[in-house]
Amino acid sequence: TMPPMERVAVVGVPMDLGANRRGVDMGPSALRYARLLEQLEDLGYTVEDLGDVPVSLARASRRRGRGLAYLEEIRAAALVLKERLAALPEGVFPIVLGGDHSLSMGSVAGAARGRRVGVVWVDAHADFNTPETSPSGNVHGMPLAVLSGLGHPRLTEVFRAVDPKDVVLVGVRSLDPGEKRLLKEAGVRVYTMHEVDRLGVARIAEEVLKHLQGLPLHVSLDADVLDPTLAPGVGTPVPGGLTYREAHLLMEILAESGRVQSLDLVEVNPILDERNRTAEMLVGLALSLLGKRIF
Ligand code: B3U
Ligand code: MN
Ligand code: MN
Repeated sequence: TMPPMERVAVVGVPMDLGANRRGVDMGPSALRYARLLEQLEDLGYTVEDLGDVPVSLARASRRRGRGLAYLEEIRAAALVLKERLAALPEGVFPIVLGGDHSLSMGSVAGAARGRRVGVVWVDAHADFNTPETSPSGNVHGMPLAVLSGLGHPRLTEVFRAVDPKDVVLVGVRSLDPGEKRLLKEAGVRVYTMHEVDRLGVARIAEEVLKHLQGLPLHVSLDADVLDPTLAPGVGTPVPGGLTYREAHLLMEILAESGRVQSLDLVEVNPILDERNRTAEMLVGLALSLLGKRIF
């Protein structure tokens, strides 16, 4: 089954302000170079490239200060993204190309358009830190908390968009102590790699769909959820990630629900990559999520 949409809009966010390492700002180019748009057209979609959202070049010109790095610059870029997605006609499926994961504050809030949505956050990390719990001060470790209403008021005032009980994490294997506590308090459902090993991805995907029953779904796919041997082009690799087969099966089962309506592909770092294979992995997964099948 295909998602209930035939039109796809691609938007890039060439931003690395939220990340610890430079280079994810080149992710949108790498994902386009991996032929995302052409392959979506081959699948039968009408695809429009909306180009890139403007991102401040602050990082090139000055060192980050103490505390929350580049808060205002990130807020500004994510806000433009939010407005662009919210302005899309109903029935257009947005794919947002990152860029570091802080952009997802804007993509989820924009795709939701003020309505209730379920979020499937597929990531080695939970990105559920607040300025108080973050060990790094990097905003890409905070977007899911902000979307759930926790974090810096400059961010929550414009990006709060989901009930944390409508959020599911898959593939987690690196959590900070404070963030772990926040996840439990907020009631986020967390499938770590322990559950992936015990239950398998098929069972997890079915449970996710049941938990988020009836809701339109946003999938936020962080390249670092994949095992670093498959996806070396990421800023914070964590051993023991999803295999090629697990990741595709997850996308295929979510696609079969027909309820996925928006997608982020984030944290691809071409500088750290090998021959663009991390971008190619994410493009392949996007195609599976949009209905590509072997037979
Ligand atoms: N949890 C850590 C590390 C991290 C989060 N997201 C990424 N890395 N990519 C932090 O900095 O908040
Ligand atoms: Mn992330
Ligand atoms: Mn991550």
